[in-house]
Amino acid sequence: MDVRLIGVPLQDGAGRLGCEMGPSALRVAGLADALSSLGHRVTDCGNAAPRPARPPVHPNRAIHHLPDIAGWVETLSEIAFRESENAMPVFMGGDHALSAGTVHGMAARAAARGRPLFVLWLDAHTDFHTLDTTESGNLHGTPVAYFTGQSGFAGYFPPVPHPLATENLAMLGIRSADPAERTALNATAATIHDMRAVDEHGVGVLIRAFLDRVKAANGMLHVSLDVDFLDPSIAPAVGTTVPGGATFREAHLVMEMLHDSGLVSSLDLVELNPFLDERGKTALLMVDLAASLMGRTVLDRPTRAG
Ligand code: Z70
Ligand code: MN
Ligand code: MN
Ligand code: MN
Repeated sequence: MDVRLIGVPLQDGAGRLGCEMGPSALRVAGLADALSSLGHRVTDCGNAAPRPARPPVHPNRAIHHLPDIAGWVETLSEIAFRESENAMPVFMGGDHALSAGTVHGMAARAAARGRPLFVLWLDAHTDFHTLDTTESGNLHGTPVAYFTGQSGFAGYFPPVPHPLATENLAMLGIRSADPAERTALNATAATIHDMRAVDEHGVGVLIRAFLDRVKAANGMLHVSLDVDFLDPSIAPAVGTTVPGGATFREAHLVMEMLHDSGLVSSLDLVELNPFLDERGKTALLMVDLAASLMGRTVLDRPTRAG
């Protein structure tokens, strides 16, 4: 497969600095080599840069960096559309606000192919705030509301001609949702598997049911992997650690099943904050997970000294 790596040094959507270094850390951790050793043709396209945008000032004064994020959304949508024509784009974040753009662009790609888009959101958080409901003002808490076409973004972010149907959205690993997000999500058809569901059923059962639906619909699948999907004990390099996350084994199983499905058309690796890492262990784990999603099995995973 042709794989395009796109660096997204975006940190303005998160509440603390450091995600800007995410693309560099993923490169240093060997993402390109890990994927090319599996037989893929990998091109590192370098880092994207946002286009300047000047949306009006929003009445919610809590919001941080609205013009910067709006510029990123527009650029990233174009890049996702372009790089997915004949290849699989892999976005090296950067905070989760970037997915507002990548999913927007993949929705245009799916529409151009006449196929439905599905999104698998692997995260501790639902990121379903609108510009009106966010209290932290950190826009990495808003991408899912945006790309599913919830109201309140018009005039601030680019228009959404192809909103993701919420019945095509599945979230896994959820263990933190603000009240406004919960209320809004409960009114949608999205599939929300919180950690209780993971504990009760196991990730394998949950993911298989979703993949069966994607396959039956001849869908394209975008996967968005937030570092905080993982338990902080194995993935400390994230600004918003939430206890009780996915284990090493659960996360790898998800990736292996995604690979076996052959359905994944694009991937976000987001929220890695290298400033908070311990000797690169989170960056290395994210690379391992990406490699599992791209076909590495336990028989060819290299042994790594602690
Ligand atoms: C909270 C907020 C969030 C990611 C934290 C947290 C949002 N709901 N998203 N980390 N990826 O501030 O809106
Ligand atoms: Mn700031
Ligand atoms: Mn997130
Ligand atoms: Mn999160």
